[in-house]
Amino acid sequence: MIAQLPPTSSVNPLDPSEPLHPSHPAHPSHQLSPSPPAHPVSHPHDRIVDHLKIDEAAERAKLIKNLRATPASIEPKYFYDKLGCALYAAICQLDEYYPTRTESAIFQTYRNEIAEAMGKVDTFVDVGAGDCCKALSWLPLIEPARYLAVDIAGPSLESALATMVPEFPDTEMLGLATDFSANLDIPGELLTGRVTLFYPGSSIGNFKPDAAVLFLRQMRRYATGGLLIGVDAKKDKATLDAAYADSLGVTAAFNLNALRHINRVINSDFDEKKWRHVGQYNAGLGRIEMHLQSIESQVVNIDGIARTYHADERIHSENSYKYDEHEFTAMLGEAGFAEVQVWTDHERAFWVFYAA
Ligand code: AVI
Repeated sequence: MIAQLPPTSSVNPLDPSEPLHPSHPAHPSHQLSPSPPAHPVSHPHDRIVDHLKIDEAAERAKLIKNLRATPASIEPKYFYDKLGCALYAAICQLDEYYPTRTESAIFQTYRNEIAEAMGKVDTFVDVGAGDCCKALSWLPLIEPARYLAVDIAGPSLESALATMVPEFPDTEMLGLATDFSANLDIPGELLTGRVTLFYPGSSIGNFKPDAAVLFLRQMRRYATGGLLIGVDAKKDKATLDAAYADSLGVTAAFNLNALRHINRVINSDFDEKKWRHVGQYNAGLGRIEMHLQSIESQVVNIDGIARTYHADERIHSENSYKYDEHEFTAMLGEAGFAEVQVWTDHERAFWVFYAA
């Protein structure tokens, strides 16, 4: 079933609720030491279960290896230091970056219908919750017994949940700090009754298709209710290119800022002034590719070893896959979701799927 926004519906006001930390953020300040197994919590100070097990040395070694390789690459998680999170929030407000406001408009228009499709929700799991804003508009309608916000950034979860607790006295508010991009591992004690997962923002597009199916399968394991997920649609190259190379240069700053972040994570001396942002749609692969392109031939010290980047050489920093409705429906099927409903806007620019 496809529902579309009526052609008359104008684009909704910009949604300030994009999570600060999408699927791959990892600021060093969020990298906490391994913790003991999770346990159910009731005391407000124990609201966050810490499941972060980040091997910082291994992460650094991987980053160095990828930067020295040809072709060079970085993982998108290096976008999301404090400034990168702010830049991402700014991207979500750009005229050219349509996904956030389009998803928000679909949610607003079809909220009751989507809630009806979801049925009873005992635990609402917000995957990549960030500041939890996107879930806020769902909670009064679905009234779950428990809201579980999952994100790598424990401190953001803590402050977001603390604000939400008085607003939703009948919902137990819990947070799980974990790097779910590697593996979604939710302790059973944190889930009660019928479980519905929420993964908005088209963050699934930042996984390669095979990895996306694996991640959907991981979510399927927990979704005794279903999965509500936002997915960006394939569309004309001009619209996509503009969304990832905006005229104000915010996306360029977001991409280049990763180099500054990397300099703090490892011993390197990238100079962002010697790089330029590239963000363009590769129609053959159905994905936006972001790269950092060397403006001139240059030598960069990467952990004590000189790496020459020749003029125009690129560091691949992100993929953002776009899917047709049937492609993503097939992926949901592969992941074990048998029943799929979809809502879209009148331009079919973005999909909201509910899969069970
Ligand atoms: C987080 N993610 C869904 C964004 C996207 O559109 O792929 C990240 C982004 N990169 C550049 N602009 C936005």
